[in-house]
Amino acid sequence: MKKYGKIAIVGAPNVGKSTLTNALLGQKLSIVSPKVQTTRNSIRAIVMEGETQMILIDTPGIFIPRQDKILERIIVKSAWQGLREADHICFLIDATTGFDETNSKLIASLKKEELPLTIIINKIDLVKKSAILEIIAACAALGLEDMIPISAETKDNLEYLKKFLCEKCQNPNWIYDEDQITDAPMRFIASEITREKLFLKLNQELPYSLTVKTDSYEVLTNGDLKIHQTIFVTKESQKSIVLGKNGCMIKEVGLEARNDIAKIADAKTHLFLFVKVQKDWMNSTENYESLDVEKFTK
Ligand SMILES: Nc1nc2c(ncn2[C@@H]2O[C@H](COP(=O)(O)OP(=O)(O)OP(=O)(O)O)[C@@H](O)[C@H]2O)c(=O)[nH]1
Ligand SMILES: [Mg+2]
Repeated sequence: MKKYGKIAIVGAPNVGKSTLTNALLGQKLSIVSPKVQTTRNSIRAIVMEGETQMILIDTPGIFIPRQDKILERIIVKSAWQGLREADHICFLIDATTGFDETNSKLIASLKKEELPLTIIINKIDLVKKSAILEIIAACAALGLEDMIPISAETKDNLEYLKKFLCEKCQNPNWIYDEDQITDAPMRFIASEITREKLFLKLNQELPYSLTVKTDSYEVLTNGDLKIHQTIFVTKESQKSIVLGKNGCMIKEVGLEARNDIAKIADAKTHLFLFVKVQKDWMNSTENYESLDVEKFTK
């Protein structure tokens, strides 16, 4: 019998939510980087397992946003929206950082939502067993029962997790086509991919000072994709760094982004990148690609 369920993947920044989403989907969709606050919008990955359609909602890491920063507020709001529409919540804990104050505060807030909660202890490939046991003990002390240790990177215990989550999907029918991997528009995914490459290549504050917008996304008559994107930065000096010496940085970013987009879209891709200085793009919401801006500003 056809069934579906929505599973929100939540937790502090950088715990591996997007890596887990991609691993369960079996392909790259959500962007991943070693830096915090990589994911800025909740994104859905649609995973088919037999007759079950499991809709994973990869959410941005939850942190305390600064009041004057619209982007930070949108990021966190998007995370909460993502989890409130779920049937089940997976709360990820990074085994390398252990169970800390942030986790206990977040779990307390999640309990108020009264949604069924499973603790996922991620990155177990990086720690000793004793560290995992300590997290399990801390969670048990809070009255939590379901705890599953995994490694999203090495895929340790993922098959078990997938089966476990499928059991949580008990709504009748499917809500998406069988071969659909997300409901996010390809132009959004394309700008995310470029942002990922910039996150991976640039350091310090720069990744947080930029955004990527897809200006045009065209399917040519031969099936190729022609995409124009603008990278917004806040200062002239940042523009020079993004371009790199003789344009070498932007060239590398373009090349890598193009290859990833081509794989996801399954089409030859021609990607054109432009860099533009716009001092206050962060506070003028129209200038960055976001699935939630509309909801947020209404
Ligand atoms: N060794 C190891 N690394 C992992 C694992 N899961 C994630 N990572 C790494 O942890 C970093 C953060 O991963 P992400 O998936 O971007 O984390 P996230 O929780 O989505 O981060 P935000 O979107 O910023 O909140 C990346 O460098 C991943 O490669 C894991 O199981 N083992
Ligand atoms: Mg993420």
